Amino acid sequence: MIREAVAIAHPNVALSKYWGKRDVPGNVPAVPSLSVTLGGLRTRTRVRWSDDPREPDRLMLNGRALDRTDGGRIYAFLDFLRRKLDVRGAADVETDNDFPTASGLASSASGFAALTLAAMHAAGAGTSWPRVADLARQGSVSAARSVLGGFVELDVAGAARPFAAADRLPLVVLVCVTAEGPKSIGSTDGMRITMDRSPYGRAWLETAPRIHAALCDGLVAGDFARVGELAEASAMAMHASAIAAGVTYWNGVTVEALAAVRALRTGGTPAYATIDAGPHVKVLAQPQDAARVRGVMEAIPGVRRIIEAHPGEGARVEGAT
Ligand code: 2P0
Repeated sequence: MIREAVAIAHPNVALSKYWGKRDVPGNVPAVPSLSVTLGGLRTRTRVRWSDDPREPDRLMLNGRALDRTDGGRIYAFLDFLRRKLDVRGAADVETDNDFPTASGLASSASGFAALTLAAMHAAGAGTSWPRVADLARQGSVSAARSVLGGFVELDVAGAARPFAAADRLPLVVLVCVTAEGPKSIGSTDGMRITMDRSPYGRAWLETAPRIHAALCDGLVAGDFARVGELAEASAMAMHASAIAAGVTYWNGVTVEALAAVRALRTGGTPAYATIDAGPHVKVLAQPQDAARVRGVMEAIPGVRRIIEAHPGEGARVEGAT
């Protein structure tokens, strides 16, 4: 039996957003989403299963040991994987991100995707992507999308599928980092509060599938402007529903950056904004406009740095012993 494996996975950014869970077991999204997996930025995770069930699990994140208090969600996921993979021994996990934490690129997506794939391969389990994505989703919904490359759809049954190849739409994602440090409220709590308290929670649940369907059509047609408009509309609808419940991820620079993206459009450059559960603005641009868009965004006071990403590959095993 293989005991150790290393897997690589990349973060993703949703063009049509997931926000809200269905009231069923298994961490299932309430709305469909469509994302693009981002090459260039990666999580690398090594998992070793021991034969001894009495040993404790061990977890290192970016060279630092994480105990059960700080890494509770990951330890709970290791318990879940042990049950699903029929493994009894302890897990020894080392995981590293080559992109900065608090960069606005959810490391939970690439992290749970790489952890799931490495753990399954190390356990000698089959690693067909539907099964990897199904288990990864139960760590974090967006992780199911990082199992696959290019443009990925995640439906309301919780199943991820490849929607289009990475080269379907020439695209650059410019992540404009507007703050350091962790976000004030995690996604899981933010969406729960939105669904419990927002007067627009129902409106979001009704609108999101329509935006998603139209965005999928735009992608099939290779229509960058249509995809961009709908991606921005999805992010605005998601955040409007959250803000109405007091869940505000934006800061002042977020608003300035949004205005700059709209001014670019007014000036004739097709650039569109999307925002996740944090204050950073991710600008969608075409490759030929990337340098100019980057120059405009960099000049905004409060934009600390810009990370440039492109459509990339899904999760894969790097090596097994
Ligand atoms: C998305 N986000 O579709 C949305 C848009 C953030 C805003 O998926 O509770 O880490 O672990 O399923 O997947 C981030 O939330 O949340 C996310 P859980 P997840 O990308």
